[in-house]
Amino acid sequence: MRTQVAIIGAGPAGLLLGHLLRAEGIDCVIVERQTRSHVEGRIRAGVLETVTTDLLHRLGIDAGLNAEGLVEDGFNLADHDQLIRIDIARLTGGHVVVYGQTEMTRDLFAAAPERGLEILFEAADVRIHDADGAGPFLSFTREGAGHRLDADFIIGCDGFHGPSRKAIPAAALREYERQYAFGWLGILADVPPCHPELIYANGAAGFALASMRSTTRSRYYIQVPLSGRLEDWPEARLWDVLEARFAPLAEQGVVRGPALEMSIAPLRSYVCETMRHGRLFLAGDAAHIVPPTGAKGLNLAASDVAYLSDALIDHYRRGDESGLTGYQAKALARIWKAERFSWYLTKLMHRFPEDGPFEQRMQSAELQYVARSEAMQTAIAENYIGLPL
Ligand code: RFL
Ligand code: PHB
Repeated sequence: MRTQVAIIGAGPAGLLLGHLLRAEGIDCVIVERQTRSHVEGRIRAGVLETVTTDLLHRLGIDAGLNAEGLVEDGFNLADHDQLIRIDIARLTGGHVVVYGQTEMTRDLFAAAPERGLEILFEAADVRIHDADGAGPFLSFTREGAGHRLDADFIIGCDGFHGPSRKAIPAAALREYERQYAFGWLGILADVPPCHPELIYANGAAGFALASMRSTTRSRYYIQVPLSGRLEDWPEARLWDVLEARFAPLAEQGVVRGPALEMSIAPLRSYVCETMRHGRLFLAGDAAHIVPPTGAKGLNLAASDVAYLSDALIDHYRRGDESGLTGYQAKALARIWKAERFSWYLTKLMHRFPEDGPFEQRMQSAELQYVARSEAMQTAIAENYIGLPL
């Protein structure tokens, strides 16, 4: 098999990139390790920046987004029982849209056949060959047979644990990492949200987030130690914590319902600055991870592939290589700012095991400053809606 652009991974980065290239008549094939239903079943991000919704509108894959997306003009931070509203519409003129990664992925899959975007699911043992040579190719096994896919370029959209980054020689990798000693325990349930806008809360028991997917579906998270296990959290125990935390803050009460999904995700900050190695490019979680505080992960994946698709289109249309040469520097400029914001909001809102009463006072003092300072609120709002491309 031969194609122009071989993409590894059918997450948001790979799917968006595939559609952006197909819209310009560029051939590409996506090779995905999992089944379609597995990818569609993953519950992850929920807040889309305009950078991301613009791509969906540009592609015309926006019927679901237009019908079900909730435009959010503000969100809230909470210092113990005090709600601090960040009026993003007034402070920036912008907004974010609540629309799940799950729903977005479903829409991108559904539009693939009619747009000639080929996705090869259940491809095992995907390997990258000759990434820094003139003839790169992928090998993989599928339905019991070995395959070879030759391409002009290979794009690693295979998430943090995929093979792409590992194909870059260690000596060429420039990596930066910060791990956190806690994770987020999430629950999804078909119950109305407790508040019309998101609440990121810092309190005596640590961090909690009240989010949503629609006016009838809620998503909540609480901070748990890394050693925390799902078995420790019968649903009733989690609802007790959420009710105690959000009852004093929310407009409506916390409504309980059976969990559609519960999972624990560790928090990590990570950047691999080496986003290009010869004809191999990395995009999305393959190159960087942010803690979910601030909802930047999916939106960074979207901006990476916006840059990369423009660069590949310039290469094929006009023989212009400047976009490909400049991709890494352009993407990293936005990535590091999102890393900073996610790290800042994580530091501001969580209990760190190494911190004591002094650091808790520092968090409260900063939140009280945010509550009074329009300059601070504007800085937070600007970052929350997403810095421009
Ligand atoms: P993804 O979504 O991880 O997709 C990568 C795809 O590559 C496939 N793959 C392979 N395919 C072929 N061969 C291999 N060897 C492969 N190895 C992996 C995988 O099956 C998968 O389909 O990366 P992408 O496209 O870069 O998108 C990034 C976003 O998914 C990610 O940034 C966000 O979901 C991060 N994230 C969140 N971000 C937010 O903005 N808000 C959130 O609330 C939020 N919650 C989360 C999250 C990430 C989580 N992870 C990674 C565990 C919650 C979780 C649990
Ligand atoms: C979510 O709804 O899953 C969500 C929202 C905001 C975040 C992280 C996750 O910062």
